[in-house]
Amino acid sequence: ATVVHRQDYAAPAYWIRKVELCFDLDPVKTIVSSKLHIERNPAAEPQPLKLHGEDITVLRVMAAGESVSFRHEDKLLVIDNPPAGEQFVLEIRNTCSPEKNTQLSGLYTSGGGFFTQCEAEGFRRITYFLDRPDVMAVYTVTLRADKKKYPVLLSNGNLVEQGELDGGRHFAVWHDPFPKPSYLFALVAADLVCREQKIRTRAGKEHLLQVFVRRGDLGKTEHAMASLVASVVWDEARFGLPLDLERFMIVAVEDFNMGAMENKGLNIFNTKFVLASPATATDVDFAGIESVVGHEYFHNWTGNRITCRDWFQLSLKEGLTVFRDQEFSMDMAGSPSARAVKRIEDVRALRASQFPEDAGAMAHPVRPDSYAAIDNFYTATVYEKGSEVVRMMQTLVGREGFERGITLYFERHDGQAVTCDDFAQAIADANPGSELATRLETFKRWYSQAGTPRLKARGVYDAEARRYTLTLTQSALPSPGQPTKQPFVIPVLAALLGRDGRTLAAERLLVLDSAEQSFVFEDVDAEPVPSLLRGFSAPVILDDGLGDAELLTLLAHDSDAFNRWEAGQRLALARLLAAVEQAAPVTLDEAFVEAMRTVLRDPALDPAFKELALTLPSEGYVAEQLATFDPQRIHAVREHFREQLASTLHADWAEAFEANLVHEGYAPTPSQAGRRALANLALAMLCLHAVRSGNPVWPGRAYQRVKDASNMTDRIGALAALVHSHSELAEPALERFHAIAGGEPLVVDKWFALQAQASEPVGAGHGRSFARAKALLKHPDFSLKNPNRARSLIFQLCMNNPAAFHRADAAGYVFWAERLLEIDPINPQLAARLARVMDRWTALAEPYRSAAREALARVAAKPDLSDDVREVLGRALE
Ligand code: BAL
Ligand code: ZN
Repeated sequence: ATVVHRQDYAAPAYWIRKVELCFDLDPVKTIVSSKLHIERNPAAEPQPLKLHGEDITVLRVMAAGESVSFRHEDKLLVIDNPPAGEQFVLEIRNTCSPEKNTQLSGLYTSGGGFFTQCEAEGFRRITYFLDRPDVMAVYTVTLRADKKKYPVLLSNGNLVEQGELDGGRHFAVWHDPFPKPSYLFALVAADLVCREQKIRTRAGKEHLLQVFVRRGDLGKTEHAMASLVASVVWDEARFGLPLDLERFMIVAVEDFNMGAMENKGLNIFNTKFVLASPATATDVDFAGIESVVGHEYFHNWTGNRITCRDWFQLSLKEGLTVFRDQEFSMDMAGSPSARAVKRIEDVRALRASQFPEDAGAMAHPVRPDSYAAIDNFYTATVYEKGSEVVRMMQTLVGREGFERGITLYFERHDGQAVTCDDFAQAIADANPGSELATRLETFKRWYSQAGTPRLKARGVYDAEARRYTLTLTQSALPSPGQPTKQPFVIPVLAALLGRDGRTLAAERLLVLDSAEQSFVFEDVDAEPVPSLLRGFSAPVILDDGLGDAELLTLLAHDSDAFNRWEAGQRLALARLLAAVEQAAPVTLDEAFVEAMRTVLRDPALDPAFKELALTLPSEGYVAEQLATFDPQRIHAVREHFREQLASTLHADWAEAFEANLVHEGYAPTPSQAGRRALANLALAMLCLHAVRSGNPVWPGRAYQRVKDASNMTDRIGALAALVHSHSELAEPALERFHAIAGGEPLVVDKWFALQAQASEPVGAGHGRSFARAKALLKHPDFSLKNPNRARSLIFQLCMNNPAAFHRADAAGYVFWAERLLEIDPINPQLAARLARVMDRWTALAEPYRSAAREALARVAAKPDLSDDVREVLGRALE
């Protein structure tokens, strides 16, 4: 495959200003007629016109009304002699086969309808085009299809005409007044119904919001619509960005590679992020819908109105839009404590996916330098770390300064395709003299250098001078292609606490922009405990050298909820790491157990916070702390700790369970969700203890809850408690759950996912969870072709169940290799995601490391792999 380099960017030799598209939709053979209004770029050398095209068949090409000769070169259609003159019209007719398109990129069928996905390079699988984001055109689209099978015909923008055709067919014409890159094109033709709502923006204009779903799903669209309304209101209130279209549509589709897609005015969503009812969706699902609906809507400005010049700039829109959706969810959460919970969840997700990425074979900067398959770079680094980079900018210029920066960004670049540099420049220029503007070039290393920086902090207290001097040093490990790193700009929000918990120095912003710097705090009454990196003010790994006593102080008293949680996690992590080092089982010390008990009992703490604080760091996070890790050892240690917390806090868990039962009607609010989360954790601990001690009471209650729960959060929480504790009631409960699911796809996905994640027994019965997951491949409900289903079983096992996956007999790796080779010919994007399971194989202990290498090499030796998979395996084996 060809590797594309960021440095090679050149503006296109031709622009396409206007596109008229006409589709005669047919699953076997769809005919696409396009009329492209092309303009030469006077700044470019005269050269042939090269249009992208993939898996499509050309029927005819006409230029300026006459047929013109063309040739194929790789995946390009080349016109060596386009008409002379500055502008001309090119007419192309081609075919594509939507029902054969199992890649789900381009135009494809799902559940008997037609849907598209064009980002990043799907449009070229529909018709020949300059399929690059800096070519922006105004689209008019005509759809023609059988009326009975496809009563709803949608595309971007506004509906301008519709009517009947001969032979039971009908048509619709859509016009999108905003110039857009081809990746934002979309069409839908299907048998759908919709929920509608009108909304008035501040300017007094009325807009129509619609959520389209399959018949029977309409009752599950209320939350998506409410989230959309909230998104429109929020973007206008927080950033002054109004809805710019008469009509804004969301369409749900069952087969979809991503979560959702921000096509102009016609967002297409994975059903997972649209459909929800209390009976089918968990609190986490409800929150996910709010955040993804927000994310796609916010793209309308950050991504669509201003788009990316080239795909290396992907974080320009993704990092910024994740930042915006995180802020939206925080504002929606409301209370300071609910905001903090959201921040903790976001950081936990960053550490679970982005930190390992930054330390593994696929490590790349937020703005990558090269790619073979751009689809491989829709990563946690581009999205989540990209968001942290934007957040640091906001921290450096302040919230109001940041809003000024966004305003300037739109004044300068609305309607353009720009770069990450343009964004950072606008934020800095709107804030002259700010902490960002004065060191912008250094700050931008966050875009160009990969790897998670390490921040070391050591303080010295001078009692006589009442002065505390904090020295910060930073370092960064090499990453692929980047052996050495230059210092980053690291904003460190810091406060000082007394050992008794009182505040000795209020929060202030320290900005580290060199390898080492010292910061002085005057008038400090006593030797302080530093609370650093509050709210996780930078995506770094902090070593502050604090011991148990100091961490216990922070856990008990820090006014920053994030650091309070972090202190508890670090107490747990230190114990987990120490135990992993030892061969014999470790008994948890009383100080730690008491601290956990205090949190659990504290009436002033939110249940949601308690649930986060009482959940031990994940096995993956523990593994990340170690140069070489043994997944089985980590699992055994963590399970042993969980059992100890289950038994020593037994009475407290029982009390927490009862106290947090929600008796009022279901609402997916942070406050109810927090109570359910804590009750479910308590139930899991109670079942764990009960199964170990042979007491049937709690498993019995959990089983009852699987049967009778009034909502999915409680039902699946109870089921998980039985499955992970290996209760005898797990099997009947699973059967029951499957029966209650009644074939509802998103619920069946949960059923597969839970079994794929089932905790692998330590000792007797080891291997049972792996065997169960493997057997599920043959279940009649299983399919590799539906990405949600494939992810729920295969990805959950390989990515989220380390002890079941990493086996001494390598059976997990054989399973991985077989599935990868099965999926790749169907859907390379999905296969490449699965390939990434092995990102961190070099850090595995033996015998896993050798076995993983062998599996990787065996797959890499296959001749017909997709470019997507080949790129991931190539990097892993480098
Ligand atoms: N642009 C791809 C899907 C998303 O990030 O919204
Ligand atoms: Zn996005």
